[in-house]
Amino acid sequence: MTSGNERAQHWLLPAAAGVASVALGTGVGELTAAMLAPASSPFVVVGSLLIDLAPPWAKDAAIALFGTADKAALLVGIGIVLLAVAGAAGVLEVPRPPLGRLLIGLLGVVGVVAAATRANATMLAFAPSAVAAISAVLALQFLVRRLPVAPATSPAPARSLAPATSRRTDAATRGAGAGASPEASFDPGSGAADAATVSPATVDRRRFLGWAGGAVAVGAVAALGGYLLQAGSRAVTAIRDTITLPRPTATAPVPAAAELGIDGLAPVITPNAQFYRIDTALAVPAVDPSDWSLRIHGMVEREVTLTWDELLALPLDESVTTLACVSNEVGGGLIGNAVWLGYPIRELIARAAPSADADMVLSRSVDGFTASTPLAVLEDDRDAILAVGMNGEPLPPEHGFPVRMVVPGLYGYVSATKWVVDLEVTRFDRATAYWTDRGWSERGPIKLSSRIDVPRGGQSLTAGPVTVAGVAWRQHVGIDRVEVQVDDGAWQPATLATAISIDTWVQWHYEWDAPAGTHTLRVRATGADGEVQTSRVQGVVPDGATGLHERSVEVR
Ligand SMILES: Nc1nc2c(c(=O)[nH]1)N[C@H]1C(S)=C(S)[C@@H](COP(=O)(O)O)O[C@H]1N2
Ligand SMILES: [Mo]
Repeated sequence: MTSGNERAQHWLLPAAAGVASVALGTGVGELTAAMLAPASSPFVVVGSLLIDLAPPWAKDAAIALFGTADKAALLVGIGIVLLAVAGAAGVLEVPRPPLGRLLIGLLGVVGVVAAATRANATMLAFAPSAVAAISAVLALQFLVRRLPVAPATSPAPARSLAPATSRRTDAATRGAGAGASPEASFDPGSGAADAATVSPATVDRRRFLGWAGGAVAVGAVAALGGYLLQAGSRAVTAIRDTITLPRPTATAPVPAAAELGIDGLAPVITPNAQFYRIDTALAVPAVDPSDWSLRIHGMVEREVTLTWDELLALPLDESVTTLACVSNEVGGGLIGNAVWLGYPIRELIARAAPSADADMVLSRSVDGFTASTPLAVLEDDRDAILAVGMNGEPLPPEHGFPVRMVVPGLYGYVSATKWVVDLEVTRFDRATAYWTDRGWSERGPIKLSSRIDVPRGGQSLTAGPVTVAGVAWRQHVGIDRVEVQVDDGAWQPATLATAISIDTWVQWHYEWDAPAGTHTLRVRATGADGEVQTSRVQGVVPDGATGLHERSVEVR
């Protein structure tokens, strides 16, 4: 009809292609996040990046404008910008391929960078944004190919259609008459169309809108799927938020002198959000405490079951224990120290009365993971506990909510079962566990080790006094001495912070008068039993890495 409508069609349909593609990508991204990296939903990470980047006045303005709805307003704002960029990508893609796809790719890069820079980023943090961008790019390519060819300026030759399509033509005609159908408003020909005939451009356009609508629908279904997948964990998070843990009958004070407070040095107590996470769970198991129970059975005189309420009614103690993963490389970060609240496993085992020839406890989590722990370690006087609290909170879901095991002195894979629901008293020659079935050692005592945290590797320093600092650990034995070696010089004693206990790591520092040049710093620890950390390099398989941690630094 009018040239205005035709001009509108030149960008409206391409813009619709862009919006539909991004809608599909966003939905698929949310589903990917729900499956692989719940903390890395593209919306959430971009929002969180913007919060980090926002100058203080912008934050104040947002809070003044939207109050406690400021976060929702931010997400809506991101959505609006996303739609605008998506529309622009569609409009650009038609005359200048692949500019539109590149623009969407750029959105993906923003998402990946935002995800990778979050404090709680996991190895798969990049995946939701990357998958979202790739699917949107593919969808755009697909939809642009199906855009109707630009209609001729003169009325297109009318074409008679099969009866099956005349129903849609009626609808379009009615819509145009009512002026209510968005489809009709894109449609310069519908007002003139005879009830029985329709132009090929109109058919192409409807077919295109069908594909575009399909893309939006796929996005919506994917997003809904992601939402439903996480419904369980949202419900459990809500329950967790209402829990107040009982006060400990015995507290574990952390001496002030345990924390050196050196910039860049790992804090002596690892905050929950920074605590390493290792498990085989693709989605964090959602366990409602009121459904939780622990069964102790196997080679015992009597089976014991324990519910959440029964566990919380027992006297719970605080203890500080450093957990470490067998996959931690020398100098690596798969280690953390927390204040745990829990009940001694020893007491529960005693209630069950194990038979004299049992030597192992196979713990099992709700998702089927198993760990084999020597029975003797669970029966001696160390703080091997069923933990319900971590650093003053109920266990975070990803750290085993509602109940996990914590055993001082053993790597996590043979002791620290999260979401634990079953303890089977058995024997090492009768049963094996998840990782021991996969080539890891049957026994996993944590090896004596030490790490340099500051200065950072490659950091450039000025000649003069430089603080070298780090942590050292030998759980359930304790650390007697830490020494630092510069290049091939003599080993120099470092100063130890106060140890919280033999079950925790200890901070150390060494004041170095650094001469100019490139230097290698090396650390070694000595256990309270006199064992000196070996320089023999061994990889993490099958029972933990050995060797000395080194840092190369440039002094000017
Ligand atoms: N259910 C379950 N518990 C588990 C694991 C697991 O894969 N599933 N991994 C273990 C390993 S290998 C380690 S190192 C610790 C890590 O505990 P964290 O994630 O709380 O740091 O959990 C242990 N408990
Ligand atoms: Mo581990």
